[in-house]
Amino acid sequence: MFEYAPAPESRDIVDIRPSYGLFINGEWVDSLGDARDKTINPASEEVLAEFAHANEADVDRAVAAARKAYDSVWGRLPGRERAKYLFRIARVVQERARELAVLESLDNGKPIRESRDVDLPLVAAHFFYYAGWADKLEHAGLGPAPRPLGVAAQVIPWNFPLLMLAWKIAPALACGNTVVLKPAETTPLTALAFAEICRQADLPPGVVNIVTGAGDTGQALVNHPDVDKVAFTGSTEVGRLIARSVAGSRKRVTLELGGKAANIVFEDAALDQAVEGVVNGIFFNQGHVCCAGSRLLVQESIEAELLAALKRRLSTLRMGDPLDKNTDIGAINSAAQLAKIRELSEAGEREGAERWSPSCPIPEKGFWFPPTLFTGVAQSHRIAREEIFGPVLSVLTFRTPAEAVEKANNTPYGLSAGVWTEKGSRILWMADRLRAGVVWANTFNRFDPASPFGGYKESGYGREGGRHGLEAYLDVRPM
Ligand code: TAP
Repeated sequence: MFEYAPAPESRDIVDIRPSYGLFINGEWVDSLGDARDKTINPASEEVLAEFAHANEADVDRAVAAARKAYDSVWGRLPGRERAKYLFRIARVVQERARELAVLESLDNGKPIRESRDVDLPLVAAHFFYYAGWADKLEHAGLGPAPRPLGVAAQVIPWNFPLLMLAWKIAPALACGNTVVLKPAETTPLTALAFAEICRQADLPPGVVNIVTGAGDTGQALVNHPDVDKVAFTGSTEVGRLIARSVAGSRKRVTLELGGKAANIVFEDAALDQAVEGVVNGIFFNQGHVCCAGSRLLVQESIEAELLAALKRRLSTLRMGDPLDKNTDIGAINSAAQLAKIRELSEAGEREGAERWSPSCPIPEKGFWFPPTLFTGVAQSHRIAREEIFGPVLSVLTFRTPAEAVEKANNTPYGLSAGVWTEKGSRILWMADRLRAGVVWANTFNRFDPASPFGGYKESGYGREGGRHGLEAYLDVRPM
């Protein structure tokens, strides 16, 4: 049974300004245009703040500031000096972790337990990790004299706002690039707080610039002629547009796009552990995760047992106020995303799959979707093929390992997969055949700054994280 918990007082620890400008050249400036956007709390629909909607002229100013900072300071600074700034940023993030976690949960809708225990520690870890590389780039195995690329245009989505920022900014700065970053329209607040952190860390002006706005702002940024590198995380659809628009230019591009991961449970798996992994795989962050295990492939012989255990476990999850520490499932990030999840779920029913959710009171205000299972799913169903990006699990079955591989790979995506079995040899056999950038064994959604992450096929190209993540921000030609 779900309970909706009332909002506690923790939002008092954040200081949200009513209105934000753009962060360009180390200063808060007004947009040159008049357009403004609002960001709301998806759990209550209350307006949190208003912010500038940057236009082409604003983007131009931001890129010019990044270029100047690159040419005059950052691109020339020894790696050990850059490292000091990154270590400082990491420490400030740690010091302000509580406040940033609350801000993230307010703006995004994710449970505070996740923003506090997953997002924020990983944000700090990314800055610490790449700070460590800044003075060792020639030992990264990328050639004797790697050089930065210049100005990086970075566009990120709303599902892990500050963590995606860290994935982009930490390696870019460690390698000596300067940055103009555009956060998603529905979650700008932690990126704007990060601008303040750059000031606290005394980062030279122009090294990091934050331009808020919507898709047109992102487009102006990636199309800007003075950008050397484009790093994008978001939908495959927008990724395609970006790839087309930079084709033939000198810009280097990395794209982290969508996914439709299979979580594959064999009959010999430790069942309780697998149930936890499947729940974490799809319901973590309301399923707003590019590598979410949105397809459960279960071996036919244990289907009934696994489903019964899964339903029992789902009935214990609490959906409600993201700021309540007991909440497991928070709010859906936006009305548009909720509409998309509803539409695909209705298509699942229409196409003949059976829908199940635990009984669950839905708060009147805000955007909510209960954890949902679909059984009797065929590979041709839209819920088995399309990314839902919500708390919806499609259950399919298989008999043999070969069939599991075939079904798991039967998707245009190739970001991640999970394998649950006690047999080590089977893990290796499966990992060798699954067309996925990450294969987790007896775990899921586990991240580490030292591990490269990225996709095959329509999930994008390039890797973020680890030593491989440096390559995206370096020119590796010998001098
Ligand atoms: P998108 O609609 O693609 O938006 C991503 C970012 O691109 C946002 O900042 C968006 O701005 C901006 N944007 C929109 N149109 C643009 C254009 N024409 N040119 C340049 N930028 C543009 O995705 P989303 O809805 O935010 O995020 C969900 C998707 O991201 C899912 O498909 C998910 O799988 C994928 N994702 C992938 C990963 C990895 S690591 N592979 C991680 C997280 C998310 P506005 O939001 O302001 O419109």
